[in-house]
Amino acid sequence: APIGIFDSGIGGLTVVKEVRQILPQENLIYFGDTARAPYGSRSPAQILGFMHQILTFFARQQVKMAIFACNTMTALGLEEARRNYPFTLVGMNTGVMQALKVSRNKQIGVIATQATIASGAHYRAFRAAAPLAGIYPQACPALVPLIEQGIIEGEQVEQAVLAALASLKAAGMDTLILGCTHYPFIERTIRAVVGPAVHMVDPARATAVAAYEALAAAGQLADTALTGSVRLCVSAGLDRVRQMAGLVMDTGNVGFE
Ligand code: DGN
Repeated sequence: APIGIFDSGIGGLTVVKEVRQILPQENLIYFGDTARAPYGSRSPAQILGFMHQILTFFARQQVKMAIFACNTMTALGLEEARRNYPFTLVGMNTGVMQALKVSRNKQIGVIATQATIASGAHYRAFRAAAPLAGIYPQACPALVPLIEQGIIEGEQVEQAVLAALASLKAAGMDTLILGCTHYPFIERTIRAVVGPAVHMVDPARATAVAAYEALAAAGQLADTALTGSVRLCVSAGLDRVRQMAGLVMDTGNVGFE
């Protein structure tokens, strides 16, 4: 049975890349809701509705697991989804543990969508794990729309990143969590803005590892002698998605629809 991976748009491709590395034997179906992205500034009720539509699609594909390649839907809908679907669900890792491990001064920034920041998910995880850490959550509503349009470099992105990170830089953070799966697409610009000394945490890898562990625990890993297939499905803009996918992974044997 395949594994479903989903996001509001193309951001989750950065998670697909990690899952392919850790689980190369698995068949993957990606769904990116590019027709309705970005979700970040929509209401929680709307986002939950979209999530149920996507998970219903995966249920029809008889997936054994669905991976939320979206922090926004993880924060808002993972618990509700767990009560409603028969397959294993893996949410985006918050990156909090990894951030605490690499940070020296425990001043940690989090950038994410408005909905993710408003959910308080990162804030609560930090308070539970390290009550004394200084944490700086920052919603960045301008970033996902740019990335969805394929604008991942240049003046506009730089200005948006600078504006988003000004207060975090001023706070003296030494670690920054990329709390939205779109952001690795603009990692170079973020790096240029924060400087070489700040640790950047991309939770995609930890998420892929969690998927591996859940499959192993359930005895559901595909035979490692197999080579998995990848199907990328989007609700709009297939050509642009093909191009963007090429930036983060080898698309030689990837099917698009
Ligand atoms: N990629 C999504 C996330 O990780 O939160 C955000 C997408 C969006 O629509 N804002």
